[in-house]
Amino acid sequence: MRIDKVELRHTKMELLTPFETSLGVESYEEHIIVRVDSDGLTGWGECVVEPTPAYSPETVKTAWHILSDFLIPAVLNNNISEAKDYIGHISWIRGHRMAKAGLEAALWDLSAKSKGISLSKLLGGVQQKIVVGVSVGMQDDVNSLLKEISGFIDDGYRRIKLKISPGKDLQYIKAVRKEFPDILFQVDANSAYELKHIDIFRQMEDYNLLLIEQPLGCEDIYAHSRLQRELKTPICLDESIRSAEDAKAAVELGSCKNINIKPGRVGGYTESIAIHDYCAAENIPVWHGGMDESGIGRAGNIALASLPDFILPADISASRRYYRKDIAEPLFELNKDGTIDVPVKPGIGVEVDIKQLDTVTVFKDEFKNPKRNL
Ligand code: OSB
Ligand code: MG
Repeated sequence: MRIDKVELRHTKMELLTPFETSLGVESYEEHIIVRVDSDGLTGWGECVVEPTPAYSPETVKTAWHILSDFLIPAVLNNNISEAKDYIGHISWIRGHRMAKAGLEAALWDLSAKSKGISLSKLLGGVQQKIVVGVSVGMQDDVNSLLKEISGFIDDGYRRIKLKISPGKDLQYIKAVRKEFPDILFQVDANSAYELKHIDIFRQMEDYNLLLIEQPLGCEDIYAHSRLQRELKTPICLDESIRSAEDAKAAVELGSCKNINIKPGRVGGYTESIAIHDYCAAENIPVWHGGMDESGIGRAGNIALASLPDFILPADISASRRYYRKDIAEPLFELNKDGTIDVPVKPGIGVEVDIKQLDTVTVFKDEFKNPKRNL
């Protein structure tokens, strides 16, 4: 597979409703859409960086730099016959996992298309539909939160994840559990707490939470092991797990009982599969997280989430939960049983709406293979 051309687009898409977490409020998602062309086929990937280094140390600008100066040249100057070959050429580059994952995703899509099979199949997926949930931002008061959640339950979601931070936790958790006694319910702190808040977590044990996601430091594994020892409710790590090595450290130290896998955070599908396989062998259920992707990234997430150890409901909601108009078709719809179908067409299985992509593109650039006559 000789890559003829790589195109990067900085996109900006308005969220249907602002999304508030302990890290701040977001009204727009700015990501980088990666397009690779080879012998008449096109692969697409989404690099899930954000404009600010709040969730991850990477930003749109750092990813653009690493992609254009290091990752894309590695792809244009080498023969990449499988998406897997890419890793060998870029493993010398430290960090910058979201940048790496965005280009890797486009190469996997291309690989699957060149074989005429779905990305799910190429990655080793076995599930035809995946159980999903919805991630709900913090609201100004309990009543607005209950109203918002009740709308999602009416839509068919069977699992609710609520963002929390100190001062916006127990009161909200208690109200949600009272109103919806049977719903699968979990919380995500995005690292807003410290071990000194342990009493708050002890009180959370009364509300039958499926899990508590990333309560402590964003790079911490040790303090989480101390907290998990004191709690029955499973801790799930998101930010702290950047690689299969991190997953092993966390599992062996007892820092968590399950793991949120996001390909962007860990450097791509190859590393995600390594974490998945390790967790499957250790009986640690994993679930697929989300970064408010467009239909391009969402399609890739769904393909990955079809692997067998993705047991807990995913942060992969229907397209219309996020954007008024998406950049890929068909839209992902929620089935009545709270699932989303895994695409079966070749590659990511959705078509990119180039006109709409142009509308949301802030800036684009392309990189041609000097050895190919285009
Ligand atoms: O912590 O899981 C998170 C979105 C952006 C950054 C971090 C997170 C999230 C979400 C949204 O929770 C999940 C989704 O895409 O639905
Ligand atoms: Mg999270």
